[in-house]
Amino acid sequence: MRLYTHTDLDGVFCAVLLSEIEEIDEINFIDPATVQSGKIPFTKFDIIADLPYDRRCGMWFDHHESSKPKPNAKFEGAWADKPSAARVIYDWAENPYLEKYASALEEVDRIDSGQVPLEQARRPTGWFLLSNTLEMSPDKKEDDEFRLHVISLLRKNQDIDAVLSDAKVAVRAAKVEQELERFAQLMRENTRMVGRVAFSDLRKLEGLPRGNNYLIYSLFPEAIASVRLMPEREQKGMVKLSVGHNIYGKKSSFDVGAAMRKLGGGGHRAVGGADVKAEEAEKVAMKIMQEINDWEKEK
Ligand SMILES: [Mn+2]
Repeated sequence: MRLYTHTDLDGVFCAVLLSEIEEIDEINFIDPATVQSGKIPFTKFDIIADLPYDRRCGMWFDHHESSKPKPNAKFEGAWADKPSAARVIYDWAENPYLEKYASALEEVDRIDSGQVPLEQARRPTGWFLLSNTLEMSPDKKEDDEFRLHVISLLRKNQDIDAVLSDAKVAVRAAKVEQELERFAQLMRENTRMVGRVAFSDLRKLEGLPRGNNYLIYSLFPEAIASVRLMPEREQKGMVKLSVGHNIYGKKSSFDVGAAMRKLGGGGHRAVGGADVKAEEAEKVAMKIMQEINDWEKEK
């Protein structure tokens, strides 16, 4: 069978588990949009994991709410409301060969469902550090080779310290730390508080080194939420707006997903985003921050 899986830690871990229980002779790493484009000629010899469904495939495993199948939908594999797609596979397989992955899987669950401790956001270690090494080269082929390397390491050894001390992993891990340092500096320089919301206006930046969405709350712990305007990208004239609750602070009940859908975007209650016209970006950002501040005041 050929496997199509996501590029992140959950996708990689799906590949680890499936390699134990199925005959996998090729692994491809893709993102959800590539599945949805319909351009991949899936066949019944293909397994799709941690990605949207394509009816041509032979087997499918996922956990994303957005691809939840109809109650009577017929397909091989499993969809379940679980913290990771790897967990869906593990529970579906009920295979004693997978038991050695039980504690690693708990880490994958935490990371894929966004439960990253604040100190990890600033100084990643262990599994979160590994997850950060998986998507960092401008050359996708290089990332793909690295992901295959990590899969073979994890199949041999589930001890994260051993995996991180592998030479290839260690090089990337050091780079993650460097880039995060620069990312933190840029976020600090380009963020100001608007009421109780941390507003990062990154439109003028050439680009952004790799970082994570949690780090802002270690820099601005008083923020109840964050709003970010990303550097202008390929899509000319549009700017990406991202909004999130400070998951480490006081729980906010403001529905980010609903607000983003009004702008043509999407998301969940706690986090979401939309592409907005560049000339309106600041106005839209200000309006959403006003809404969040007002919402919290009224309660
Ligand atoms: Mn996932």
